[in-house]
Amino acid sequence: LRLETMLRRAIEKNEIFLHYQPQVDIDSGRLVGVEALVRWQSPELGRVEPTRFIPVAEDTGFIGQLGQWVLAEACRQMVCWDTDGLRVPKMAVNLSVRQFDRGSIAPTVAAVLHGAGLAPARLQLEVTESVIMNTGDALEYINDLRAIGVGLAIDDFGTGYSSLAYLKQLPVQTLKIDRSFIKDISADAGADANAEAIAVAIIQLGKSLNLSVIAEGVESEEQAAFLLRHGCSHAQGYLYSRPVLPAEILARWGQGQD
Ligand code: G
Ligand code: G
Ligand code: MN
Ligand code: NA
Repeated sequence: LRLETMLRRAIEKNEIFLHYQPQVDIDSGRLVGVEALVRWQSPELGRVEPTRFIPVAEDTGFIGQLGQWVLAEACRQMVCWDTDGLRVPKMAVNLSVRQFDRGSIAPTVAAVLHGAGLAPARLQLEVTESVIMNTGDALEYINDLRAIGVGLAIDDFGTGYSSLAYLKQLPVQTLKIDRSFIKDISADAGADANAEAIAVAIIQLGKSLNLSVIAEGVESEEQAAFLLRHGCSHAQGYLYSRPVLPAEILARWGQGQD
């Protein structure tokens, strides 16, 4: 069977599920949000990486359905945690550039939020710079999303080629510093001065544009301290947690925990 065929059946066969990676306030350790990351555990193929199946979904047009499933599941999970006494402030969900090919997705997003009973402000959609620059009506569709009250973040920021002029007119609230700029920040002499300079520049840019900034791929205390020192207070990465199942989020951050 082709990967595409298997992927299309994977949702109904319950082989697709979500992991969640915590986003934390560096200083206090407080949970400020989670990012939903899709997973596929196939009985025939074993674990299939999203870097393998997302492109297939994008090329075959299945990304619309997959994206909608991810969104609905992530929103459902937020309400579940609420019920369990864990209020996760914000759920971040990745959108593919291909989800902007077939018109505005705002009505779908609004319907999913309504169905789940989740306030729009608690959802943050992550788009890459390619979404902003590559599609004809993307700006309009992004404005539609903002109009229904969801938050917007630019993912992998610094790796694309969006112009700063464009950034200014976008209704985004958050920049996510790509982890390629974080990974070379270190205390030793081998530290990459360029990566550090870029990270600092993105933090400054965020401040000037009144955007919140979160660093991705934070793996060491040195990196966290560097970010805090330069004015970036939120981070995501293995230092805090790998992407994990919902129960693990509840166990670590729920009531009775710290
Ligand atoms: O955990 P990581 O291996 O999860 O993710 C690999 C890549 O797949 C990342 O670029 C991530 O943004 C992307 N990805 C993970 N989940 C989703 C999703 O639900 N939708 C889209 N479009 N991309 C996702
Ligand atoms: O492209 P996006 O930023 O949405 O995808 C996040 C990807 O980064 C996922 O594959 C996730 O598993 C991975 N990731 C998250 N934290 C870390 C980290 O600290 N180090 C590394 N190497 N990868 C990470
Ligand atoms: Mn992301
Ligand atoms: Na990223």
